Amino acid sequence: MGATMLYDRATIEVRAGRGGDGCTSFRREARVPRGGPDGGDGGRGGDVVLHCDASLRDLQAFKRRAHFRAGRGGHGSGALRHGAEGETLDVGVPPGTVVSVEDGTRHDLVLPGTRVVVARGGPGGRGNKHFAGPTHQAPRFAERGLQGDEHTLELRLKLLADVGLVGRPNAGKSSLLARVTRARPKVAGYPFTTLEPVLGTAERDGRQLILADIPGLIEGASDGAGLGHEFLAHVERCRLLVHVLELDPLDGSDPAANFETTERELERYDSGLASLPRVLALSKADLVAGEVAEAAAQGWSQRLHDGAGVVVTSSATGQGLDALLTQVFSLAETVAAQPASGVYGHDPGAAARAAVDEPMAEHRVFRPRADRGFEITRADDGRWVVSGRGVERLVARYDPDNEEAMAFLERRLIGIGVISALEARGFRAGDDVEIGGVMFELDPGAPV
Ligand SMILES: Nc1nc2c(ncn2[C@@H]2O[C@H](COP(=O)(O)OP(=O)(O)OP(=O)(O)O)[C@@H](O)[C@H]2O)c(=O)[nH]1
Ligand SMILES: [Mg+2]
Repeated sequence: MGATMLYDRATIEVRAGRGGDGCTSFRREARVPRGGPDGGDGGRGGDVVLHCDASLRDLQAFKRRAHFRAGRGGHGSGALRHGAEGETLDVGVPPGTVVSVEDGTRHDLVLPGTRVVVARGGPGGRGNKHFAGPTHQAPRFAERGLQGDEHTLELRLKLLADVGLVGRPNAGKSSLLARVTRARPKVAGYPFTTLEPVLGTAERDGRQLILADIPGLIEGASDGAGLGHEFLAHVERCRLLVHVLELDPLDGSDPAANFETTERELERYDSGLASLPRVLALSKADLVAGEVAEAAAQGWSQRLHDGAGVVVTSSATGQGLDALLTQVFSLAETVAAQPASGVYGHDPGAAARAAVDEPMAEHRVFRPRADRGFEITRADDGRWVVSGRGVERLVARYDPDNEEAMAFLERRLIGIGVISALEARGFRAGDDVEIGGVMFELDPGAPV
């Protein structure tokens, strides 16, 4: 793998398909001049689905294409023929994509194969057959299909690296990545050389680990100082960290204080990060005397008595890099062998399971509140305006130019209490009422 520029953010618009219209039709039979209603239902509009696709690496494709529309449902037709369902639009995203919907809903697409419906197709309209009853044997109207959901989605890619390289700016993280993988991150003698995470793959005995080099962390990184904050999210899912620490900082700062700063930022960002197992890579050993480096390594080993490995390294001479990889690979193995219990705040399975369970829960929470209930306001010209997703969608189902449909709709509005609520507010027969952009002259007293 070469140096990877990562497109780690994208905004897309998704629109599910509109439902097909129901049909108004009557049976034709040789001997019967006018048969019963036989208009079929419209098909449901197609959903927009995101799925986690292991062959994708970044969000680059979304720079070129940001609008996604699923197919519309077919219209119903005579002889009770139902319209076809709209085609589902399947959009692939790379593993590690976090999707935020504007209403606050979040989906985590971690495991390849995970699917999430992000916009539901509109329901199809019912054909006139449904409106036939003892008193209404020949209904000359059908329902229209409704619009599908439309959403703006923020996509963010959190890297799925196994090992995160963390440390202060200039510590030598990118140099290390360049030495142990084929990635070619930019290396330079000033802080914040790395502006975006870079991934590289380290190989050993046929096994591979993905290392992520992230921008340096400074004091306050977890609150957004410097660049680190943005990128701490990327190492959240690593199995282990390599803390890169300059043995003898070129800027004259104190290694022990530097160590504390980085560790504190990890802790403050998320305690799960702080408890990841790690290796301490003391860097730039070629700049200090051998005994000094050894003494420092011993000092750190004693301090980190929890068994964190300490390795003296130099990306200039290659010293210690092999030992570092040995430690990293063996540590990665012990972490992988742990049951996926979330001990390290890292259980991708849990995220995937949550993503799968979420759609159900979300509809229980959001839909009823949004659909029930309506609000009545009075415009300056005396017109009554009734608003609310449920009533607006009800009105959208019927053709305002069809008197029978309007009479049916009026009965439905009475049934759900819109008319009595209007009357309680002072509405009188003959007043104009507007719902979802349609004007009505309601006359609740008149026989329907
Ligand atoms: N002598 C010596 N210099 C090194 C070594 N490793 C890195 N450097 C130098 O230290 C400076 C910073 O190295 P980088 O690898 O860019 O450091 P970084 O941690 O990625 O820095 P940021 O991306 O800014 O966070 C560069 O000038 C490197 O050439 C080393 O082992 N020996
Ligand atoms: Mg760097």
